[in-house]
Amino acid sequence: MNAPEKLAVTASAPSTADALRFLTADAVESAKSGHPGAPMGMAEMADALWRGHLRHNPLDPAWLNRDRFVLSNGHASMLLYSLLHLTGYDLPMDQLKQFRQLHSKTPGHPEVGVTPGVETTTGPLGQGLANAVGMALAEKMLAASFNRPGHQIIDHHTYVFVGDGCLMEGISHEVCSLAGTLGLAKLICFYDDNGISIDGDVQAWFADDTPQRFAAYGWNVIAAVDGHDVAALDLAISAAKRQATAQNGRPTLICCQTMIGKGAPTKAGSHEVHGAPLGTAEIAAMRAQKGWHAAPFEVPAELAVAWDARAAGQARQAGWDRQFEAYQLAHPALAAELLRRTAGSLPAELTSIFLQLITTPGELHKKVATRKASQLVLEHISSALPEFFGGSADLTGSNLTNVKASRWVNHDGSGNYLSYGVREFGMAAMMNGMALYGGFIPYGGTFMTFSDYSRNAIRMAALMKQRVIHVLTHDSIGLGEDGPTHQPVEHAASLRLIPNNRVWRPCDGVETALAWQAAITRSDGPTCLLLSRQALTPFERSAEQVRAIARGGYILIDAPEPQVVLIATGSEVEIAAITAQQLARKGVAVRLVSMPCVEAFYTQDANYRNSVLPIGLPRVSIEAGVTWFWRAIVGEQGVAIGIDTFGESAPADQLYQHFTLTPAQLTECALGLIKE
Ligand SMILES: Cc1ncc(C[n+]2csc(CCOP(=O)(O)OP(=O)(O)O)c2C)c(N)n1
Repeated sequence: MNAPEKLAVTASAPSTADALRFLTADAVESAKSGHPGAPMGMAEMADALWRGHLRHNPLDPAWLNRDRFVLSNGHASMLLYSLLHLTGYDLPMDQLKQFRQLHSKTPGHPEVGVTPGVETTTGPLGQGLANAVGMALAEKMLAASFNRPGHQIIDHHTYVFVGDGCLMEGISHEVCSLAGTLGLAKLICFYDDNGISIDGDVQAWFADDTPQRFAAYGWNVIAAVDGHDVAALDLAISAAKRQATAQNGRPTLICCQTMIGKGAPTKAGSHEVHGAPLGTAEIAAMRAQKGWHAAPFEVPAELAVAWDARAAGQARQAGWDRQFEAYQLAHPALAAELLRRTAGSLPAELTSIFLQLITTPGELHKKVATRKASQLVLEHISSALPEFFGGSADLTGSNLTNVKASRWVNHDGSGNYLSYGVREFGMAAMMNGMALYGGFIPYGGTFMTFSDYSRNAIRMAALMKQRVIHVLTHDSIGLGEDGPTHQPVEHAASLRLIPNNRVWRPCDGVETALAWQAAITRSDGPTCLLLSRQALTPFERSAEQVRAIARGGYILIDAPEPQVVLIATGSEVEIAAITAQQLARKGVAVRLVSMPCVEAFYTQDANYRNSVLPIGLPRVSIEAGVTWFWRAIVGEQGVAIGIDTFGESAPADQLYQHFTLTPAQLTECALGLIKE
């Protein structure tokens, strides 16, 4: 927001930073789309960091102790691709020529898992910054758990580039406030303060005093650095790094005053350069002005050499490998555990721990709320899962996400539980950062209705295939008197719409345990656990039925030659079970299918699905939420019972009557279908 005076555009010899500029300009031009402005404006920032400070090894992007680099302003993707290519990652020039094309390794915005060296998927502004805060927290905590005197095995920085957009987004407040409070001293954030966003000069909509804002969060702020002066940037980074060893070290914000599109002779400094190709004439003029004689997508040999970081990276990692060998000798068990955790593999005994929980009589098998059942599960399994990292957005006592062994995260990096404060979105995006970092399985709680606040981060976890677990309690009108603001109605359906997200809505303690097991053993995406506030009646099950829960939907109550199938989830399974019993007494043969996870059910083969939901048998579904989602499952002939309005404020029992989520209603619908 602190727009600098327009910097003079002067002719100069091509610099290493110019290599980033020309690769960006050429790639955007060739794609006929993209964002040249930010990469060109941040070229010196990237040069100072990547050539001067970043400890990485392009030949091993997965090196455990690498510095993490996050480009939160993901639209500047060509900056990152240029850096990865030039420093020697497996990203050949051909890929830069394929910028933004189908199946290339250079998609429009950086995507983790697609491009070697990309640490997180960015594009939704502000979230990369939140991921970086999560990564810096993960580094601090992993170091505290595994480092030993003389063995600093985990010891690196997390760097993040942000623009005005990231800092305007509310999530930046959530996570930067928390980063300051937690004293994440190895987090170094570069603010690309170019004074421009898409609509133009940001002074009209973003006039905050950013240095003061971050100082108020408890950050170390280095203000007014010339973002085109590599030497000044280098000094600032060195000063920021000293925080890591300072007493009460703080995260650092380096405010870099830059010009968007710097280098473009007529367009630099204008919002026109934000998101459109420069045009051939402008690029030609830039080539002439810079004395850049290389053809498009060619880098002068001396600049290519200056960028190549492979040998240095290999040597750096080899040094660390020797350190790690010494650590392995001195602390073999710790070293093995560190490798297990960061590989994401689970303790071998976890399966038997779950089995024991499910088969041993206890409170889990009594009438308890599923949020309480969830806590019982956590209590039982947490000690076997040191990678478990819990938390809640200020609702611990309601979400029941804590256990007796939960310890608040401390300034020294110890602990296993974070009160994120009232920051649902920040929590979800930080958890993504922790999962991406590795060594942790983060889970965090809030009321289900506030999952809307977290939603884009849940979507990003699904897109990035990250194991993050959302504990969403108070999952329906069953929460009662807090009323419609707090009663989720469309949320279950809406969360199920996110591809690669798994939504479990268990009906009792045993289903809750198996939902947790599914969430933990799932290594390629997030899970939302929808849990009740109110106590739910437990069900008797055969061993076969217990095994079938993991399939997402199974027959809970059956009759020979059923005439109708009732399908229910969570708290409504009990209503359906009462209905089934009443109908049975009237001589009507009813099947009840409990479907705690619709997505898991629909990954089963057709034989299994048809055996549970036979084709042609009338279906009635009941869930305390919107009905349209279920209409696809019950079909044209079926009936979906639910709530298609907002809830009401009243005791839960009255609300179930008011919204006719009752055995009487279910009976009427079922009999109606049988008669047809
Ligand atoms: C959450 C979100 N909202 C909107 C956008 C669309 N968008 C992409 S870049 C941008 C402007 C960002 O401004 P700034 O960070 O200053 O980038 P610069 O103009 O310097 O490239 C917007 C609104 C987005 N990517 N993410």
